[in-house]
Amino acid sequence: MLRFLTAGESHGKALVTILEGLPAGLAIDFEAVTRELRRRQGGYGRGRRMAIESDRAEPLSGVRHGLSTGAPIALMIPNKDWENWQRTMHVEPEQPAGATGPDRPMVTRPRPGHADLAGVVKYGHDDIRNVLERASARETAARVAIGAIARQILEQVGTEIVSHVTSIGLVSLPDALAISFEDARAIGDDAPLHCVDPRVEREMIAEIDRAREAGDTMGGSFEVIAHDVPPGLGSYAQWDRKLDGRLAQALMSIPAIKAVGIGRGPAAASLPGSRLHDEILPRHGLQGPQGPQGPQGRQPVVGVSRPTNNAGGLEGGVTNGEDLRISGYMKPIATLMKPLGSVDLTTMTESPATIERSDVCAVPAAAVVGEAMVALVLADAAMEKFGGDSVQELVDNFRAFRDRTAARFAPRQ
Ligand code: EPS
Repeated sequence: MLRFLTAGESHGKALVTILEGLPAGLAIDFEAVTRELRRRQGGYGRGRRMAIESDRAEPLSGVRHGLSTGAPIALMIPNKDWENWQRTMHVEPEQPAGATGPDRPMVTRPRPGHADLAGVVKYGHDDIRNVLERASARETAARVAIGAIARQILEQVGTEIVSHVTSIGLVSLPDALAISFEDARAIGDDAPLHCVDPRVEREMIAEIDRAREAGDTMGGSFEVIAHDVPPGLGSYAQWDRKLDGRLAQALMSIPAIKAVGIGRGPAAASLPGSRLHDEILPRHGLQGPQGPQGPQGRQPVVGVSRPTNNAGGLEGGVTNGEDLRISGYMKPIATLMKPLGSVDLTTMTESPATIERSDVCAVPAAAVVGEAMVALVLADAAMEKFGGDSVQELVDNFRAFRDRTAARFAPRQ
């Protein structure tokens, strides 16, 4: 079982994460981890915090001479902004001598839509800062760092994960499912919103600009696409083994995600079965996984053809060998520069909500976090199916399954 925990406050010293269950012998590429962290920091609509940070994960354990040992991997991502917050966020009972940054007053006016009010009620705090520091989406940097390691496990079974932004506010791509894995993979890292269509992207930017000028914020949606996913991950046999349920929980756990769609998503409810379900046709003239495209599982393992993929690669909670497609729908960020009405909890009188530094739109960042969460769930499901305490064992088991399956379901000429 691959599992992880994170710790750390937005303006504390650092974020920390532990990834447990990683097989031994994985040559971990930490530059790839840094690249993913950089992707998360980008995107049009981000605020000033991202100009301060240049996130890097420092490995503390579980890796020796570049290879995973099978022991838990601990990573630390220092917060550069800590320099400006030591007097506000110190751990010690008294402010330590030499602590830097201003002394900030208590936060007492909860922001509608943030964890502020529910958090102080639940934990009995007076200062909302005790809530918002941990509820902040800053925590997702830790998920992206370990997600980058999960991706490296998935590479061993040939799986790649990409994402693209499908809507901002009311501006959306006409049909996200029409975008192929290759189209989404080809989006340049410099694309401001990571949308496949530059014309739609310009309209999305205008939507964000309008929100910024009005002191408002903007949500949107993104789709994660995983390609060459081994068939047979997850199970229909028990509710908590269904991979669609596991993926939905993983995506819903990203701050501000309010809905998740798999394949055609909620639109599936309004189509007749004859137009929704993806027909199964014989595949002709293709060779098995050992064919011309090499031994990396690049050829379909199951020798059938699916002309459509409304199911998003999952049937019965099990991967079917098609691209896995899952969308996340993000509400607008709760911190508004023109704040909504609230109550000051010290006096219980009407007062506008607190203004904290924030982003106008973080949908592109949420898409990168979505990729990381999908990677973590798929890597866990792959470990569950193929097992192994070393990467070699995992790959051997995967190849045996793939080759046996490809032979059983080979197209008949
Ligand atoms: C974020 C860091 C935060 C916010 C944002 C996401 O930094 P700061 O609070 O210092 O500006 O930019 O978090 C929120 C909008 C939120 O409501 O939590 C990050 O690293 O992604």
